[in-house]
Amino acid sequence: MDSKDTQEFDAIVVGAGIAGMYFVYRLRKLGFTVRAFEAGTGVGGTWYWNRYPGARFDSESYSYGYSWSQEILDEWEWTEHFSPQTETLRYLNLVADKFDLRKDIEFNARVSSAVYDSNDRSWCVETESGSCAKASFLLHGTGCLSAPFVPEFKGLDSFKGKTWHTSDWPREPVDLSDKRVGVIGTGATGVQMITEIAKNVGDLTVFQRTANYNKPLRNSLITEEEQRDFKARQSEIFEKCKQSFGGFIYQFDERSTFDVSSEERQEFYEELWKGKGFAFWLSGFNDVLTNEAANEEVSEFIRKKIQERVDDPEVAEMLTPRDHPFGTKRPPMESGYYEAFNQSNVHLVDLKSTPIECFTEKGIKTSSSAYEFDVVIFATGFDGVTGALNRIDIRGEGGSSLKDKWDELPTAYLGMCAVGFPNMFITGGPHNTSSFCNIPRCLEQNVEWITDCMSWMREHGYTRLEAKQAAEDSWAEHALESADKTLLTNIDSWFMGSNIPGKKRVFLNYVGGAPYHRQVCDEVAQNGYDTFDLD
Ligand code: NA7
Repeated sequence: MDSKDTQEFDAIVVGAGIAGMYFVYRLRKLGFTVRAFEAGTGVGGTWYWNRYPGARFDSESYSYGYSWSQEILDEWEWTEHFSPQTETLRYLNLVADKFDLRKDIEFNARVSSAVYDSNDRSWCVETESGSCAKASFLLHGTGCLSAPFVPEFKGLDSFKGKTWHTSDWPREPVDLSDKRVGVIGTGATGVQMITEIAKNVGDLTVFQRTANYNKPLRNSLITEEEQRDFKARQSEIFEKCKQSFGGFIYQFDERSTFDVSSEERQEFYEELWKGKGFAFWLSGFNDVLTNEAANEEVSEFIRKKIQERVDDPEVAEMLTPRDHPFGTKRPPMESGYYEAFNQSNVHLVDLKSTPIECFTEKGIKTSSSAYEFDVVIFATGFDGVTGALNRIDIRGEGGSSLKDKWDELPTAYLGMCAVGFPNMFITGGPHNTSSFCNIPRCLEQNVEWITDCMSWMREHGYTRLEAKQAAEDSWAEHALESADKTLLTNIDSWFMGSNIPGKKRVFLNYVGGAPYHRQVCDEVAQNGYDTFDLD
């Protein structure tokens, strides 16, 4: 695109990941002109950026792909129950090829600003590379975990070794077999990566601030028989996801913990523990995330499982979570994580008792020791939900800034529309179910609802839509009330925004359940979008 020209489209999409790609496909099908801007050099979003060793999703593969193309469903075969990043990226590239999506996507184009012009009811979008475009609608497919976070450690610049964040893993091959490596962070990403790099590393030191309840993933290759079964039951599987709280193949058990005897409960936990993926978290007793005593029993069950696997009792204790209830932070899935700490070249540093004081030229200094490294990897997570959009200068009606609005209270009606920002839709925004979901399942719902709304506006001759303040307020109230009924708001995590220094501490996700969110969205559409101001 000529950087001096401002091209005009019906819609501009920010990001070409799972949501952005589907936006392009669907808008085109509905007869809208569209341009997507993508910061990377290829499609895939999360799966384009997160190339660290061990990266894979924790959703069952056959529940993860797009549901809207029978052709792709017939053609594509996942090889593992939980697909690695390389396979998922291959899958997304196949989708892009099949539907020729790239012709409407500009790559290497990180959006820097988006300004609403109330005179001609359009959004003007600029990229860091100098591109400029205008459209009636601005659609964000920026992902809820795409703004990497690296803490501002004192002295970081003085470190002479290499550093990188997990989402910025070098493209050239990395050989750590003779390197002294430090890893900071033991969330879902750190757990996957540490397990993998421990297999071939010179010496590895893991800096852990909070021990997690890591559950065995129990991944395996998909057999031919399983493949046939998944294909035969594909629509049934998607329907099951649709009915479930978080878009997974799991439903919480109908029983509450103390409805059953202690013996039966232990048997139930053992059975769930043998299950794959999130089975233990999302098909347990229905009060595990709301009742402290119920949760403590499950937490204790996991603590014992952890301790059985670590040889050194002191290390085992350090790896045992005791400061938060199970499931209130997103539980990482692991495949040999604990055994890595039985290796003589893998060490664990507890940052709660010996915090990092600073980086030095040679490595890291904690309150008790100095460590020397060739490489330090930050598995320190993301500025979740609001981070990606807050890094773009988004100006709505009257020049108001989205970041300023969200600094006060990060919210969006139905998780998709922010008052003051007409004709702008967000996927994975605050209080949107997709940030607490088997992501493609909820993103599909978001994209379909948004593009249906745009079609409806076109049909009815409307050129401006903005959520009513009362609607946004009551959705925020409902989202925060749903969260307050759980144990999730008592602890610090990216769900609460409290992993980022200075960020407002408030629940960002939506835990009212994907089916309820969808039901409300559908009702709003059926009622002619009467919770919006339309013109
Ligand atoms: P997470 O889950 O936010 O984990 C980040 C990790 O980094 C976690 O262990 C943090 O400890 C640690 N961290 C963050 N800041 C610091 C500082 N300043 N010092 C030491 N340690 C720190 O991010 P992930 O990338 O692992 O996972 C994000 C999501 O991706 C996950 O939920 C899945 O949905 C996929 P803390 O626990 O805060 O004490």
